[in-house]
Amino acid sequence: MRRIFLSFVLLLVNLGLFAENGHQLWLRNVANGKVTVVCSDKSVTTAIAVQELKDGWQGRDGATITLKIKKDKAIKNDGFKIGTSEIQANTAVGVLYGAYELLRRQQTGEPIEEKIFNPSYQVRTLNHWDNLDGTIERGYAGRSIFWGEEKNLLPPTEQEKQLWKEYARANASIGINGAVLNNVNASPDMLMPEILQRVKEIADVLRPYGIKTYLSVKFSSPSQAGGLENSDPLNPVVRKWWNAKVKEIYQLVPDFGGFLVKANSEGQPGPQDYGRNHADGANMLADALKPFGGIVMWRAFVYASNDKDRAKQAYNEFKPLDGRFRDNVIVQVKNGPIDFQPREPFSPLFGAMKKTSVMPEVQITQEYLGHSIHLVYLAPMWEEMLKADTYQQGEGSTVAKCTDGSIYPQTYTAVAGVANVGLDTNWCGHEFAQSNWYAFGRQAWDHQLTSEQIADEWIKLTFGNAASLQDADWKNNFLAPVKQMMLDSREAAVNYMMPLGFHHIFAAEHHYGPGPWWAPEGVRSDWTPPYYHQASADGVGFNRTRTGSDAVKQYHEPLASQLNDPKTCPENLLLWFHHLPWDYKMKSGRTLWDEICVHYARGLEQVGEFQKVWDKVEKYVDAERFAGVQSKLRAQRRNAQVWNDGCLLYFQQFSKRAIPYNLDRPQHDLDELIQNDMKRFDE
Ligand code: BDP
Repeated sequence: MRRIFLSFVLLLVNLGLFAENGHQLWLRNVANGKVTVVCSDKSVTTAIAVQELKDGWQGRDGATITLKIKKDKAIKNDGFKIGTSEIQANTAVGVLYGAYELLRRQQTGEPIEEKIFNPSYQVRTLNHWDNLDGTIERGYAGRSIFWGEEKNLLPPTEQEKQLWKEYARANASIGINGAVLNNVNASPDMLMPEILQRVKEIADVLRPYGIKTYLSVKFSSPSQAGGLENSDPLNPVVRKWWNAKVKEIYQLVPDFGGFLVKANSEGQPGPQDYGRNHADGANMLADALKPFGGIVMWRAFVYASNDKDRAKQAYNEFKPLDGRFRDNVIVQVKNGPIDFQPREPFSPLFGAMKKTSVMPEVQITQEYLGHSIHLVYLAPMWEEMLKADTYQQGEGSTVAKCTDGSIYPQTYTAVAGVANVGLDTNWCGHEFAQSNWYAFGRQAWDHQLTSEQIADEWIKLTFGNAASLQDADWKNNFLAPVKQMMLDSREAAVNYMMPLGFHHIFAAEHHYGPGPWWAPEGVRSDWTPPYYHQASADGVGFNRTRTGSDAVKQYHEPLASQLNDPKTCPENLLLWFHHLPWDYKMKSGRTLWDEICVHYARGLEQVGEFQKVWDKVEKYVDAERFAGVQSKLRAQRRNAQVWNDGCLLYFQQFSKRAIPYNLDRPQHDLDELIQNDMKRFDE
């Protein structure tokens, strides 16, 4: 009966007759057979694994599977081994991951043979930029699932706990094992006993799914929340305060993960306020956490207003401190040297810190990639970073290898993604933004997975069912074109936003639309786009070569020399490293100006193509998700037009050249765009 009912529901869903709101993410598998699960371990975590297997089993009907916690040297950390009738792991959470992997393979049609799966990084965290008042910095999917002014002091409701459980399950299903619950721009109130009580409640819900809880802390908490005279990391009274605070936290959350710290960055307090350095600050917290097994993730996202090239600053400040950090400190480095732009070179700190643990940080929330309006699949961007060669220890020293412990000894290895989760019913605002949460988890688990593999899995899990896998029509006319659209979407965004190495030419504050003109008097120059594009009558681009800021020097040879020469610098990073005349000859034979125009036009055209792809797949998608994506693509197309028009008309004032005759003309006036640049232009 149950199976008939479920098939009926599936039929309705497929016919678009049943409301589908996206809340189920990629976890839609419904058992189509019976399985007997044998498990001698009685932990809550393995109990979840048993239930998941029963509820989602799509293997042979009547099969038996054994879950075993048994040490095996070849299985690392919370890795696992899958066999045809067995899942083995060192830990209960390893067993749970094995169950999710097996179910995923059943559902996506991947082969199931005896194989060990080990994680690339030990710590795989989401960083929530959630504030205690329930707002989310750079959040585009509603308010915080954890916090809200009035809620914070009350015991969590059953509904809240249910949501946290669903959140934990989604994370566990892709191997994420840590959550930093609050904004890096942290409030000192975070450490108040009442708030810590809620942290405990959240941690209790996340724990069975193998997720450790972490907190962002404000460096000045001892003075601001503790009433001390200062927060100097070398002051014994301050150290004592942190030691006591850490103890208090561990009494509530015995498996607490540790702290994330943004210090001396964008106005946040830090050790430098007391003439100390980043290592002094990080080590103080590391010492407090050490007895409990906690870690410090200390961010390298720093820049002062007086330096001539912001791209060089993190390296300049951190490289001299290499080897000065405790072994439970991990320096958390954004993928690029500036700030989560649509395309950046990798941060030169990767591989350069040889005696310090370093972890990559990426941004899942699309602050600089169209918020929850644009369809932009980010896995290709992260793959580009992870597989980039730093040459630090010879060829093949990729960012992935420089951070996963295989080249440098690291006590801890980790990776972080700034979360895109909020209270929106579908969690992420855009159906396809879910794929970025999914992709982050999958790459954090296995940094060698390709964007293509991950997109393939995600589409099957999110839009497919057992029948789809057997259906050639579904594969050819839904899976293939939608996957291609996802794979192209990041480059499309680069094209219509900032091609050829342009960066940070966003409208101020909201960072959604273009604002290459934005430079009001009195604003620090490295917050204004003209600082980054340097457009003038003689050309465009930031000279970071040896004749300019010499940022290239922070890269290892032969990369430094390659980047230094416009002829060998990859064209997709050209204006990041070079200031070139408008008539500079590109590889295509076009002038730089024409090439810029062609890229913007191409981006626009690509979004138009995505609209067509999506229109054609209507019959394969439920009505609600179909319409949601369709209308967002329309907004994306209109916004891409704004980008095209704003950037071309603005730069044309300097290039004094015509837009190539075969390209479409801008539809907006520059004045109109400038006057409205604080609006998001997404209606
Ligand atoms: C920038 C964001 C800002 C964050 C900052 C950070 O605009 O909201 O606080 O990054 O990462 O991109 O600390």
